[in-house]
Amino acid sequence: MFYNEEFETLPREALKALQLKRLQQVMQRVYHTVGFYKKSFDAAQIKPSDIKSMNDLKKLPFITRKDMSDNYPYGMFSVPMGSIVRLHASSGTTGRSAVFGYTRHDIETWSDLVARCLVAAGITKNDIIHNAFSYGLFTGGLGLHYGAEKIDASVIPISGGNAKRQLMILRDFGPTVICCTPSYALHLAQEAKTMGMDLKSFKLRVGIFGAEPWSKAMREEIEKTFSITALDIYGLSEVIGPGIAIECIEAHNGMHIFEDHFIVETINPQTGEVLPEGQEGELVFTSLSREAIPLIRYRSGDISRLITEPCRCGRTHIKMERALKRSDDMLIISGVNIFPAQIEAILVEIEGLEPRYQIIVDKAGALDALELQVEVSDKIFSDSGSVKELQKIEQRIVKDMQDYLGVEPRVKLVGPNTLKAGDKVIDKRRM
Ligand code: DLL
Repeated sequence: MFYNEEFETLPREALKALQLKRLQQVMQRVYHTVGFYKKSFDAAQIKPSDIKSMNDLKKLPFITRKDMSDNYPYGMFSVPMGSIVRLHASSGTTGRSAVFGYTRHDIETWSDLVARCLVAAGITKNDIIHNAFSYGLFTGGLGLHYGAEKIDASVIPISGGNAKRQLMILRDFGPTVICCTPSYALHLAQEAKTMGMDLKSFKLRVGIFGAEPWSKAMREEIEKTFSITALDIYGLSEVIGPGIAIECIEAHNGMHIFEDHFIVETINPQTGEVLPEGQEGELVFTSLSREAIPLIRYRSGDISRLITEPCRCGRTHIKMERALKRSDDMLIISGVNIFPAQIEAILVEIEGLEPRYQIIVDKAGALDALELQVEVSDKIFSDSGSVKELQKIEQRIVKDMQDYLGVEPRVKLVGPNTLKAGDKVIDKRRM
């Protein structure tokens, strides 16, 4: 089943020709509308008219997350605010967050792309979709929602949290599809067990899971517990959100990247050299149809491998393997992307803290748990009667982490020179 058969099955040569045409158009547009691109193309001595073949793409400089935050909030926009109808954002303190704008046309494109994903997952207007991706600045909730409406499916905008309520709705409303992070699905399974509910007796038949890495073993566990087919969906907010790639239900192996809208390259993360298709490396995306913030050669930080073999579903678009590793130190905690530097930025603002800390990530049941061990100054730590002071600092850290980053850590304050120098991050989760 296809949502847009013509484009999803375009012969590869025609697909490449379409990509080149769209790339040339987008190059012209960004060069003349976004100061950042003018500066970076001029510095690389490239004019939009120099792009004559897809081979010329590698002459263009990469865009990194740092470029996004250097241009916070609106420096990367290529249209005036009057044309923007939606803003999403990543978490972080001022200047460490990034803002993603959408024009009306971008929302249409995005909804169409998510609709493609849903149809590729075998979903139709007769399905009821339980959408437990968070609604809000995160692109998962609204992204999936608009796609579901586009195919006229019935969507339950439950968002994240409240596992017991989720289970009651899953039982009573009879949804046939569930969308959420894979770890949240396993959390629901654990809750169901304690509540004595049998998930297999529910009407669910397909699950769409993403926004964080998940292993084959996790997939098997989810499929067995829920008695569903579990499909991987991939995307990143900078490029558009969910809707960049999904596994088709026919092959259930590797995610098709919708190449009429995105160019994907794999690079060596150390040298930036473009690798042959099929070799593991960092994925770099170029958006071809985005109006508000077209990104040219955006380094995703995700390590994967492209699968070039034709797929039995009939889609001609290249596939990517599951993304399990990162080329940088970004942590994904319960679907929320966090950099250690963002945590440090919060800690340095709090008086009485030494700059030494350790971030420990582990599993608490199916969910992710974050612990922060932070050194406090000698004065506060040794002062008698400072227990209150310590509690105050602890509460402030928890609150700021929740407010700015959307995660709630367990905080352990320790005396000066207690933490060993070395790894600032210990990730105990097994993938
Ligand atoms: O996570 C968009 C999304 C929402 C994708 C719902 C799928 C479903 P961001 O918050 O910008 O956007 O996070 C993007 O999450 O660079 C990957 O590191 C990671 N990620 C997303 N999907 C997958 C996946 C959304 N299927 C970052 N497997 C990306 C592994 C994933 N990692």
